[in-house]
Amino acid sequence: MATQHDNDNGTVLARQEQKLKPPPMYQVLLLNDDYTPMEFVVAIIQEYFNKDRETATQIMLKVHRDGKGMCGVYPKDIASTKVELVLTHARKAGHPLQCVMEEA
Ligand code: TYC
Repeated sequence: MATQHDNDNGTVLARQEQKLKPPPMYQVLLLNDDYTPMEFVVAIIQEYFNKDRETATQIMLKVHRDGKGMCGVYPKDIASTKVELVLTHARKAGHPLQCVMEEA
């Protein structure tokens, strides 16, 4: 009969220290350019980052003024998918809008 810490060949196993960290999160950022229409950027932020029109407008204006702005923070695969969807939509519409992700 073995105890909880004792396997059947008599070895006592030290309890493993918990080393699990929460997964890294990634900011998705839009970058400014001189050509993409403001209205298009607002629509992108609403559609892909689930913001209302007012919030989307504020983010767009921040990007326009400061050169970049944060649209949301997500786990890596979701952030990566959003970047790809935004870039695909922008290219199809003929706009040079840039969207990037960076570890939060
Ligand atoms: N600077 C653009 C303009 O004046 C607007 C713009 C805002 C473009 C945000 C890109 O990520 C962007 N039409």
